[in-house]
Amino acid sequence: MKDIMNAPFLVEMIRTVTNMYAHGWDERNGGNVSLLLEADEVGAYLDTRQAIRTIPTGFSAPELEGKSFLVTGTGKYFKNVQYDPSGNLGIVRLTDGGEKAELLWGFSDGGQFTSEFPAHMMSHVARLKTDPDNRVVMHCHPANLLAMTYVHSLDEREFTRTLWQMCTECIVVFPDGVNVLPWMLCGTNEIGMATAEKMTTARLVVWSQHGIYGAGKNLDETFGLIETAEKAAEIYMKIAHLPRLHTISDEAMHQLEAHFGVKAREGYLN
Ligand code: 2HA
Ligand code: ZN
Repeated sequence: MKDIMNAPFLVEMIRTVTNMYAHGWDERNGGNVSLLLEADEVGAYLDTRQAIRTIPTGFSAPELEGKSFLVTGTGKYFKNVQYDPSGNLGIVRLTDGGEKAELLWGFSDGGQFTSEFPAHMMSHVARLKTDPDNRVVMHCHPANLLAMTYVHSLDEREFTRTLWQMCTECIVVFPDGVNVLPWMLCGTNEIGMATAEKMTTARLVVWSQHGIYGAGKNLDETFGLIETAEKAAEIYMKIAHLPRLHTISDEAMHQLEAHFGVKAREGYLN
């Protein structure tokens, strides 16, 4: 059995959450990340016949039966993950139609997965239907995206168009745009189902006055997706109160579509 501390998926997770903390996206215990693991990836590092303990999930997700996830722990601080990976992270395998999670590694102080586990698992189900290569769901609290939800319309087309107008590459990085949920109580199955529903049409879902969810094929790509949207929101918050003399026109957006071979969300460009 290989040493799990050298597993690329674990090393990459530690680096990613450390970087998220460094970006100021994850104050205190803010944020959570889940990464879908392949069965043989897990089997190379862990004896998967034996569960350490079984944790009820409080929801059902038959689509994820037997699937394993590396996930951040509830109440844990991203800044501490690099110093104590097995205390702050865990690997769980879903059983009983997703109603139970078998702990295979981690949460060594008796802890469990993030309070946003329903939103993560339901989002994985939704994204896998659209993109079978999706592996990551990431949640954090980037200041400028959050700030935008206080002063900008929450209409998804308007919110997306504003972000696309803030940096040339935005439409290339997230041509599917950004979906937006109104303020809702976090940590519940309800916000989980609402997030998953929004994830069917976009890889970014804003939780108004709270944060953002991103989904992608790997940790790097998902981090980059949120990073790009947050950069755009930062520029918006720098200029929103100033007279706007210039912008990226819809005509320019169409040029970007053609040049980079992307298709903007239907109906979002004039
Ligand atoms: O506590 O970010 O949404 C972690 C969170 C909850
Ligand atoms: Zn949060």
